Amino acid sequence: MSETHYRTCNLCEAMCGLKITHLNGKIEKIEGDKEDPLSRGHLCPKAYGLKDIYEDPDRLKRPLKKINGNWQEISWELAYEEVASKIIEMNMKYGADSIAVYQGNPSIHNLGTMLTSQPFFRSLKTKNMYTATSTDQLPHHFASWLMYGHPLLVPIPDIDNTDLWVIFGGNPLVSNGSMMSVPDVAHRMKAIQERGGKIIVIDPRKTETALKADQHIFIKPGKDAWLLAAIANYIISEGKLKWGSLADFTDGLDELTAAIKYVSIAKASIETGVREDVILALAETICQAEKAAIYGRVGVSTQSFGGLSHWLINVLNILTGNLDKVGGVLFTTPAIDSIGRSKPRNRFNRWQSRVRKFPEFIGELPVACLSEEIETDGPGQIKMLMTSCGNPVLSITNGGRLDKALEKLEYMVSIDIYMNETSRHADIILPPATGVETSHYDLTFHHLAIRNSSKYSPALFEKTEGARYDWEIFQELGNVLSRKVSGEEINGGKIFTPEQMLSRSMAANTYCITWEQVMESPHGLDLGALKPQLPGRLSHENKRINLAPELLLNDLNRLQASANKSGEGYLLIGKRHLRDNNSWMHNSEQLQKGKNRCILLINPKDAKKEGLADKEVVRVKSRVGEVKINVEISDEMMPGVLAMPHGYGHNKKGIKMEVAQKNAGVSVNDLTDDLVIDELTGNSAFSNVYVTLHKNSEQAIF
Ligand SMILES: Nc1nc2c(c(=O)[nH]1)N[C@H]1C(S)=C(S)[C@@H](COP(=O)(O)OP(=O)(O)OC[C@H]3O[C@@H](n4cnc5c(=O)[nH]c(N)nc54)[C@H](O)[C@@H]3O)O[C@H]1N2
Ligand SMILES: Nc1nc2c(c(=O)[nH]1)N[C@H]1C(S)=C(S)[C@@H](COP(=O)(O)OP(=O)(O)OC[C@H]3O[C@@H](n4cnc5c(=O)[nH]c(N)nc54)[C@H](O)[C@@H]3O)O[C@H]1N2
Ligand code: SF4
Ligand SMILES: [Mo]
Repeated sequence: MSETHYRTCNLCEAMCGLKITHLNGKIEKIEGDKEDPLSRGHLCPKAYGLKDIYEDPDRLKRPLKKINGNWQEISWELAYEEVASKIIEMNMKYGADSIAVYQGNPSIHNLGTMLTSQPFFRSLKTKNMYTATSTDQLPHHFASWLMYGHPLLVPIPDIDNTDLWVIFGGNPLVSNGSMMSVPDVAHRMKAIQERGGKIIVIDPRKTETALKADQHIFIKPGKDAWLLAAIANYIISEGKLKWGSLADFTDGLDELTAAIKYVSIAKASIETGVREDVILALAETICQAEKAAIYGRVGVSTQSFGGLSHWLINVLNILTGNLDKVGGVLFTTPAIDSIGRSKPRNRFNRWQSRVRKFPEFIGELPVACLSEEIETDGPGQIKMLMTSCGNPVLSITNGGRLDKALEKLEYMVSIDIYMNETSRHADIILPPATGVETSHYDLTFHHLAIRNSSKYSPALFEKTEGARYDWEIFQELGNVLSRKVSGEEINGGKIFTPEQMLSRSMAANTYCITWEQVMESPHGLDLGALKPQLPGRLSHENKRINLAPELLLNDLNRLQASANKSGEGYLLIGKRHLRDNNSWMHNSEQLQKGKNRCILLINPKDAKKEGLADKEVVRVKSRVGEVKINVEISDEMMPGVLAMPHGYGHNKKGIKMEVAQKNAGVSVNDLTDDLVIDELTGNSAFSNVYVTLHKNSEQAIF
């Protein structure tokens, strides 16, 4: 008889509840769990990928060591011994900073890694910590830390109650929401419209979300800060401020007013390519809405003014009284709350990168600096790299440079489930159990969800014999290292399970729910809608909002200096597909079906100008590299802007992902530029890279 298992899908931020039917260790069916309080039965095609990952013959299960260029299976004990010895050796030869760490996106979706990787990596005491955050949402954290006192105090659109949802640079119908866990976003968007509300999308591409919205506004990539500042200026200078009780605990209105008064709607129109009357109408719509949620995502994060943009989005929500309001944007109250427990402290510029002197933020350096820190000789140079849950060769700007730089390392370890573009460079790969072989509790995304809930998922299947969980790897490796350094293991060598750790974290929570209750609720516990909770929830010691942090005000000078400047060629932006998940799910047969997705979108006028026909192969060049790709002509694109997905480029030698290699594509990050970054936050600026197009008949470099 088939059995039923309920769990949370951990492949993206939406946290969908799944109902999995299985028999004798085989998954028969994956459906949405209608009783999950957050996702209400929603799921997307990627959920079926969980079955493919579980069954994937290419997935690694035991440690591999590269010996004379050939991979050989070795025992976990030998692998730990070797890695720990190398850490000690590098430390003695070159110092702690010679060991770098890159933690990729699935780290944050993976319970074992969330609980155990930080204590281990922090024990290395290296300043060279890098994560996917600086290719993604770092500007959100930067603005939140400065304005509200904690990087995770990110206001979440209350879209189940709002009248107006304004989306800058996000495509939730494809991404399923980000920095906003919003499963079933399609129905929620429809509900806004059915109750007479409106959705407005501001994006250089007419996206899937824009097509369902009430209005779409094309904007030149990288220019959102102008539009946002002009609207804020309009609200203040036209006396349309209506921030009610927020005024009682918000500082900095005068400083803000003075700093943005030069940004007129006319000026913003020139910079953004949005007509003046359209900006004015948008400003009025925002002012007049009784309840509005202004939201920005990856498109406004991964650009040269990501920090400014996210600050100004917050500013607009505050000036219009929509922060901390039902139907506006609200803070969450997760049962396991990492905000309440942490003390206010400086998190910026405590050290700098060695080569370009970029400031640290939240304990990490911009990943756009990783390659140069490996390549540049001298004290503090990176000699060893440990990656976990990440594929930076495909995911960081100028990934091609990193691909070469990795060969310069003395030693590299990848904690990863595949031999891919990055881990192929490693000396040792440590592959953890994953997906349905692991238990799950979402420690991050309950902080960012549109509704409070709490859910634990046990493992469905036993891990493969001889495999290790991520939490075993980090604790066991930590113990071996500690034994070698001090003669003693951590906690006397005791290994804690995620469940033991979680039960402790759950001990004091505002809902007074017990760990046992959570464990016994297979669909999860509904903890209710988001509620106003200011000023109490603020993390600043004075419990006040800072509307005008100095670092952000100063960065307006950089914005002003950027006026009237542009590069040669086209701006290249990203494009996500519902069946892709960054760089790593292309080995799923079910998800790879269908037409080639690694294409370059171009507006018909631009195609005509370049003499390009639909599906023609074109050479795309940037300062850092060149790729060949098929064009797809589409009026989805704003003229002057091209779009291309990331995560492809599986055509490299020495990788072992049979399905992905069949449809290898090319990597957009062989074009994006590690020198183009948000100078304030250090975030990669994918959307500010210029490329030129060349007919393929010209002399090819391949
Ligand atoms: N041009 C461009 N580049 C981008 C983006 C863009 O929009 N445009 N987006 C950026 C963003 S937002 C992000 S988040 C990054 C993502 O980029 P990365 O942080 O590099 O993450 P992924 O590409 O998702 O790679 C995930 C890796 O984790 C491994 N993995 C999967 N599950 C597990 C597990 O359970 N345990 C372990 N140990 N490993 C596992 C996979 O095999 C894969 O190697 O890419 C960024 N790069
Ligand atoms: N199916 C699927 N879902 C995913 C992922 C995936 O790879 N596939 N990745 C996950 C990850 S790691 C993340 S971070 C989230 C991202 O979640 P989203 O941010 O919702 O995802 P994107 O589709 O990248 O949306 C970014 C939008 O910004 C637009 N854009 C680009 N540059 C600019 C600009 O300068 N200004 C403005 N206004 N818009 C701009 C792009 O055209 C695009 O529509 O998605 C997550 N969900
Ligand atoms: S939307 Fe995200 S969480 Fe939901 S099923 Fe798809 S991948 Fe999983
Ligand atoms: Mo991301």
